Amino acid sequence: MPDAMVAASLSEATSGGTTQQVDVAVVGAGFAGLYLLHRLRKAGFTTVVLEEADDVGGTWYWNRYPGARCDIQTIDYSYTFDPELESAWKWSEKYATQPEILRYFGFVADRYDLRRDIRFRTRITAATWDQAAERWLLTTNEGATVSCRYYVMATGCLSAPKPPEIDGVKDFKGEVYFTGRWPHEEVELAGKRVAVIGTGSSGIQSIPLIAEQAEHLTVFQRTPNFALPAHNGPAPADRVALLQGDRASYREQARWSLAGVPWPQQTAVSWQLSDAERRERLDEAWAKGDLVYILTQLWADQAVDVDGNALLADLIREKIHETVKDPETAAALTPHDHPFGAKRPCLDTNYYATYNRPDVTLVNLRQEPIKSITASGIKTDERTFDVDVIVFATGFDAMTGAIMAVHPITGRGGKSLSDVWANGPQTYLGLTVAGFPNLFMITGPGSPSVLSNMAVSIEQHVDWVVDRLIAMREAGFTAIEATETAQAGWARHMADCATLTLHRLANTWYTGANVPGKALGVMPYTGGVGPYRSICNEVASGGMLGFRLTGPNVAEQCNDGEIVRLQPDVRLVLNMLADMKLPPLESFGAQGARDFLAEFNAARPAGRPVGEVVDGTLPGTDGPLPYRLYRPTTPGPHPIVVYFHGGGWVLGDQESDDPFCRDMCRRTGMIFVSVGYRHAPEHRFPTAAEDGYAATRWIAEHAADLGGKPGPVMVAGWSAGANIAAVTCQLARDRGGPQISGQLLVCPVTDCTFDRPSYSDNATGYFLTRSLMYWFWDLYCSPADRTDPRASPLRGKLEGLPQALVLTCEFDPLHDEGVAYAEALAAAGVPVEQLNARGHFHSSFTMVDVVITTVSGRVQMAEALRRFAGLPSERRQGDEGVRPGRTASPHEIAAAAG
Ligand code: NA7
Repeated sequence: MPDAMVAASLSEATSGGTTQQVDVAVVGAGFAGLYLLHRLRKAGFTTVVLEEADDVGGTWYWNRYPGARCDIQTIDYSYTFDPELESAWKWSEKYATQPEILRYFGFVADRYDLRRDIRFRTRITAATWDQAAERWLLTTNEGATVSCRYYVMATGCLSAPKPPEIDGVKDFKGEVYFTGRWPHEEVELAGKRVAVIGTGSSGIQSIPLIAEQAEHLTVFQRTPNFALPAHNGPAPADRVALLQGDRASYREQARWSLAGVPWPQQTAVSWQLSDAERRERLDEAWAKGDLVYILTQLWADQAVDVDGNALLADLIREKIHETVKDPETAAALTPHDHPFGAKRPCLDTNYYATYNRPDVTLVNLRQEPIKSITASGIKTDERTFDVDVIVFATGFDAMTGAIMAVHPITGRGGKSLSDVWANGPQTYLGLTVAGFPNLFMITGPGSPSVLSNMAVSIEQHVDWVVDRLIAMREAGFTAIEATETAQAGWARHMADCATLTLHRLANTWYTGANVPGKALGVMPYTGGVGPYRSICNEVASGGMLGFRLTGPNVAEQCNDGEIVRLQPDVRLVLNMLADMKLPPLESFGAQGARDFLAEFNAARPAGRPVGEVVDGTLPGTDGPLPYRLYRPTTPGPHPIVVYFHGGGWVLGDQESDDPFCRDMCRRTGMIFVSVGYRHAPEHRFPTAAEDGYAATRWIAEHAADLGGKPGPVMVAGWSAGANIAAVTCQLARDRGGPQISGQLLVCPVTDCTFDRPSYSDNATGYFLTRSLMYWFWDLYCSPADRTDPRASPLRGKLEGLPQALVLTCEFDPLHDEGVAYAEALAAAGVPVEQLNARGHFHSSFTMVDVVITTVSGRVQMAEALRRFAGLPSERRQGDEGVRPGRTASPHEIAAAAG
């Protein structure tokens, strides 16, 4: 609609009141709002920022409680868009105080002359999308309305304080303060009895300072948090040197890192380190006083594995007990209900030591919950505490609160955002919402936001949004809206990412669990800052994938689809492989490919410990075959699984699927014997198949000697190994044994037909390519032999075979022949379960500690093997708490954390 018509329709809509016409209206003059204004202005968009406070600063304007500081080092928690700004401002401390941060925002606002476009003391009371005009109409508390083409919420994630949800607050006759709305004037606490309710970051930062002033401080703690010493002071020389040595590269590394601070990816896993080494690492981290360091740099599995996390959490618990003198108080302060890092850990200055003061009391609300607040103080189930002051450090309605609860937002067709988000926030990229055209959120739910250095995420979001607006203007588009498909895909990807972390195992404000009645689900994007950035870039370079763009004089553009269909860890692996720009594996020749695989495997994380690993040989048909036996830690005898490695009958050996065999041995409590069958092209068909059968027969006959249970064995295999396992079952049935009680076939080769759709859909790009499969077949088997059931078990007789679990991966050329085998087994009356792993590629299941999202599949494999062996189900807690593709229910979160 031309602007003159817009103006006319708007003046009607606002009944003659003043309406400010702008291209973009931004809510909030904090970190995000200021940078937005600067960039939008430079790009030539008329912009107004609407801010409820009377000055800039956002969260740092409101959170003025004693001890308020950032807990990302200030050299990282800064704008980076202008190198001159960086040299013009010098932080005085490693973690700046709130007044200094506020001064910084004032400095930025002055330097870029931002205040003239900020309307302070202005609260928006409603925002409504006018479809005909393709504009948002904003009403405000101070009369003047705003009409804007684009509406951007820069409202922050933690700006809507949560009501205390305790009866009787209004009855209290003393002073009441909220950390998130601390008064501007000095609060006098000297000589007063003070209560602090809440021990999140705000409580933990303020408690030591309040204790110094108050006559007596009583802390009411519902859930203890992990807190680490900040060791504040000057910025650490090594970090400053790193930054100053090459500022541009330092900032760029931060932008592509996982958390927005340039620390390297940790590679050592907890089980590779001795107790002393782990302790040494913790002591080093403790001395550093850096939240991101301790959250990421101790060992690679600390944030993704329950056991790896527990080792770290135990060491931190020891530190708490070392500092707090009274054992009962120390115990109450020690968290046990969540993995370290699943709830936001805090940085503190003297927090734990404060409880050694005689004038500080800790009340454990888990033992004596608050009943009510009375005129004179706080009443628990057991006691009454008379106080003069109550400080509520009870947190925020995080992530959605500031966007949704502050004012009604009405989108296309009269849709209300509160209704659309009633069951939890739905967004595309955390930046946009289907049904709400031209609305953007900076660090909205679904963006890395609070799990990252906010400074880095904010700059990335702002740049992405403003660059899109510029591109739209150039192309003549006036409206942009996310599609439902893209949004649903993002929700799936978010859930997939969440299964990689331990956030799902804690009741926190990340999941909405701190607000009674709020829908539960991990709200921030847990996939990391760098991956998120690359996804956003791909959306733009992919023709604005998942967005509908319209304009008065241009054809509508909608490149619909899901931006990430791969599991997040698969995406990382495939991107890494793509970056290596390897020539096709088959071009190396058989020996070259074997050498490459050996090198590739040497770089993977060490396999997890099992009871015992024994290398041996067994007699094959033409001489000895090597094997590797994995024995569980539990007392034997154990059921035996004969395992065949993958590698297209050409590559690999009895050790090449080592992490997978270890994992399955641990999960099943069974002996795994991985067989080194002979390979093509030196030994062509049917050598591998016959070796597999002979080895299974020998292992079954010598089960007791190997420490296994005599009786039937099971077979398992991956890829060509699964082909051998399937063939072994057919041969065992036809040749009078051995007895096999079940077969586990992971991405099996079952047929020599290459015209099933998965062969072309997944022909390239997923590591195992169609041409690599052709090469494997050519080396293994002449065309005349390929229809032999010993090469293509799908062509054999399937009746009377052992029960099976067939696992297929979505992005695998072999997907369809795996499904075909499962269907054929079922048709032949064989009990069979078939699982398709969404978003996975051919190698997903054997890359155990790299592709972690296969964990629920591996749990199901272990369950199937136990079933085959006639054993009861035995699920491990934690790693299968949430299946990929959905978020946890409150019950699951509580159960898994408990
Ligand atoms: P948090 O981290 O949400 O902490 C709030 C604290 O208040 C937490 O200990 C809560 O216990 C406690 N709380 C909340 N409601 C109650 C009631 N009704 N009774 C007793 N205790 C209660 O907020 P913060 O302001 O400290 O920090 C927010 C973020 O700001 C922080 O993570 C940094 O990113 C900066 P609970 O754990 O819910 O049992």
